[in-house]
Amino acid sequence: MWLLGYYRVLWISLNCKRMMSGSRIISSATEVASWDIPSLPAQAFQSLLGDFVNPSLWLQPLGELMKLEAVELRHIEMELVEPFETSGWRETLRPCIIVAIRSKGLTGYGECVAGAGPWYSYETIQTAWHVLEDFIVPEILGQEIASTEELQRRSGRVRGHPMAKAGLEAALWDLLAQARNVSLANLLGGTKERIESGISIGIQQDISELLRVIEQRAAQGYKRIKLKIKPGWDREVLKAVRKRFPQMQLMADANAAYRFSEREHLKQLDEFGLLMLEQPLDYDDLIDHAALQKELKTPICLDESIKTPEDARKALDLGACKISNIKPGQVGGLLNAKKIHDLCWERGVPVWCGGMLETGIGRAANVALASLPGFTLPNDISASARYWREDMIEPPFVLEADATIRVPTGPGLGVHVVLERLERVIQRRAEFVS
Ligand code: OSB
Ligand code: MG
Repeated sequence: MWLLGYYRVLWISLNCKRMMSGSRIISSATEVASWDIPSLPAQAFQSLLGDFVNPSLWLQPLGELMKLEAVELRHIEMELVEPFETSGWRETLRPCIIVAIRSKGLTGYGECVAGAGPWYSYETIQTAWHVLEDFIVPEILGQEIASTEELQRRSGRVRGHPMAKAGLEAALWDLLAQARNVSLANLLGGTKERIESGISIGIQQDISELLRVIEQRAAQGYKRIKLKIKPGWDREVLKAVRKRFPQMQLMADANAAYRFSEREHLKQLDEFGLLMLEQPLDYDDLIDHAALQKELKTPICLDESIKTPEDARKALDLGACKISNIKPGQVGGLLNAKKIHDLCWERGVPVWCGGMLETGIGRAANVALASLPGFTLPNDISASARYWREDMIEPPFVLEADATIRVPTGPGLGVHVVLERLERVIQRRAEFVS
């Protein structure tokens, strides 16, 4: 114990020195997770102090090796409370893979957000299952792992497949946080007690139906509304919505539905005072987005185009966006999500956490991520009831009166995973034991 206390004092003084030498700071948790002193960037004074006064961190055996004794995959399928339609696909049943990792009597849970088809990204439930089962799980099963950095290195030989990697990594984050008896938000370096909640509204049958849906969501307390748009469901729709809700924080997400040649049309959307326009152009494009941003008043936010921290850097270098949507699944996990957050923070670029219609398991991880200080815009993290009749977790996430969601404070995800509910919707299962 004393030794641990000494170790922590050493760590803190090292960081203070770095802070004084003028390095950039944000938060501490990733580094605490890895216990990799020489590579530590300097830490935010606030979060340093946060660690310092947090007795649970003092008492934890830091950097303890966790033997990954077993990994369980469950492909589940949940029915959305209402269908969700974008420019490219429509979902009524939402599949996902729930990953469970066991070590030392603890179980960590993560959600892999690959979809039924390769519409949002090339990954699907089947490709993610294949990559996890045949490549990533064999690489780590039975191994002693101390950090998510180490998991990232070990799965790094697999190119791409960020959603498969992120599902497993999320389970390890939960496990590590539980082992240290801290919340995932705390381990990540989160500083907020509540995160701002927004809602994403799919394409509807007609404008009057859309207005009705928005009315209903606004009455529930949502203050930031994201509308899905596509050619033929954009200008008239936004005009009608703006007329009815002149003060509403509104944004639009095209899910890559437009070509650069349609930029004159996109420029007409400037008149609606949108908070941002999300991913107007191709899913893998940065160049045309940079050119479009020069002509648009509305800030562009990239979603599909950013799959790695390097993509984020290139996007910012090129001026391809002024805002970033960060989805842990899309960028290969919470560690990369945090790296993108840190980069954007350094460059003064606001970020928010996107969603993939997660169950409560993935949502809990997103809520923890969104508690980092740079998440200054409302997130696509809505209450459980917006997605599911019955969520997989207890307690479900609820919208507070100020349009926020509370960040759980219990160990790990800080919510209870209700296994019976998982079992009711299970499609396929595999367990790998070392
Ligand atoms: O583009 O942000 C997107 C859902 C699935 C796939 C892609 C997207 C979305 C959403 C919903 O917009 C966000 C949510 O989970 O509430
Ligand atoms: Mg999007």
